[in-house]
Amino acid sequence: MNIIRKRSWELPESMATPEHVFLNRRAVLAGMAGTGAILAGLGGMRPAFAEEDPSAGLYPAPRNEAFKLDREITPERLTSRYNNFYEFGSHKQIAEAAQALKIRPWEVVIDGLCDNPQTIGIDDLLKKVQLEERLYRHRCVEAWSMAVPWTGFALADLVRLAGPKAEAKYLRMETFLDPDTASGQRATWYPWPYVEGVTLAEATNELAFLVTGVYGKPLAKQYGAPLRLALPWKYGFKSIKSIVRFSFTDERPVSFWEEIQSAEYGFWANVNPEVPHPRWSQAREQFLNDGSYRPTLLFNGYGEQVADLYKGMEGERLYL
Ligand SMILES: Nc1nc2c(c(=O)[nH]1)N[C@H]1C(S)=C(S)[C@@H](COP(=O)(O)O)O[C@H]1N2
Ligand SMILES: [Mo]
Repeated sequence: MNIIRKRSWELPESMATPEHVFLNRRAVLAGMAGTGAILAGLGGMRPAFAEEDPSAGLYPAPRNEAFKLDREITPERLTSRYNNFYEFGSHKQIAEAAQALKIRPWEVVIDGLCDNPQTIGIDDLLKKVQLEERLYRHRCVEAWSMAVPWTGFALADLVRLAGPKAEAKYLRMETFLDPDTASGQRATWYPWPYVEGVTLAEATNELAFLVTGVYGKPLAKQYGAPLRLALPWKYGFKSIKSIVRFSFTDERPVSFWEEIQSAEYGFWANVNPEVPHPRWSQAREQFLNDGSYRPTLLFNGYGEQVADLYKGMEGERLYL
C-alpha cells in the first residue's frame, strides 16, 4: 500500500464523469439501438456502470437511523472512482477493469465448524435477510477516509444462519479467485485469494455489516459486488470484497495483508490515532470529499459500540 501523497486523492477529470452523464449516454445508446458505429463514435465506451442487476428491485432499502454520520456523505462520483481492489490493480483507478467481474451466478460457501454448512446463491441469500441502509465512516490504513451509505444486512444474520458450533472462535472470509478476469491475480507474488478474518464476537457485533448495495442501488463491481464486508471501526483492508466463502474455525485466520507484511498489517487493525503505522502517522486522515485533514478518532469514532470487545486484551496488537 502507498502512503497518501499530496492531493493524490484528486481524480483526473476523465475519471470523474458524473453519473448523470453516464446515464444519459446509456439512454442515447439504447435509443439508437446500439449500432457499432455509435459505440465507435463514443470511443468504444461501454454503458457498463449501469448494468442490469437481478437484485435491483430490492433497492433502495429503508435507512436505519441508528447509524448516523458526523460528516457529509462522500459523493458517488468520488467513491466509485477511487478504490482499493488489488485483484484489478494496485492503484486506485480500477473501476473500469473491475467491470470484468462476473457477479451472476455467485455462489457463497458457508463451511467449517457450523451446524448448517451450505452453498447458497447470492439471490437466495438475499431472500433470507432484511436489507437496510446505514451511513458508515470508512478509514483506510493509508490515512484517507470517506462516508458511505451502504445497504446490506448484519453479518450476525449470516452467522445465525450458519449456526456456529461451540468450538468456533473465528470467521474466515475469502474473495473469489479468477485470474482470467482479475488481472491483479496474475501477479503471483501476492497470496491470492484475498482473505480476512474476525473473531465471532466481532462478527456478531451490531456494526459488522455485509454490504450488497450502495447509494440506494445494487453494489457496483469496484466496491466488491455482490457481497463485501464493512467493519467501520477497523482499517479498511479488513472490509473484504466480493466474498465467496465464510468458514467457521478455531484457528485465527491469517489475512492477505498480514501474510504479506505482518509487521505493518495485523489481525486486529482497529483504528487508533495514537498508534502509528510503522511508516506513517495515523493521527489524522484526509477526507475524500474535499481533501481536508481531520483528526483520526479511536475506533474510527465507534468506541461506544466496540470498545468492550477488547477488554482484557491489552497484550494483543489491537491497533495494527
Ligand atoms: N478483495 C479485496 N478486498 C478489499 C481490498 C482488496 O484489494 N481486495 N482492499 C481493501 C481496502 S485497503 C480498502 S480501503 C477497501 C476499499 O473499499 P472501496 O474501494 O469500496 O473504497 O476495500 C478493502 N477490501
Ligand atoms: Mo485501505
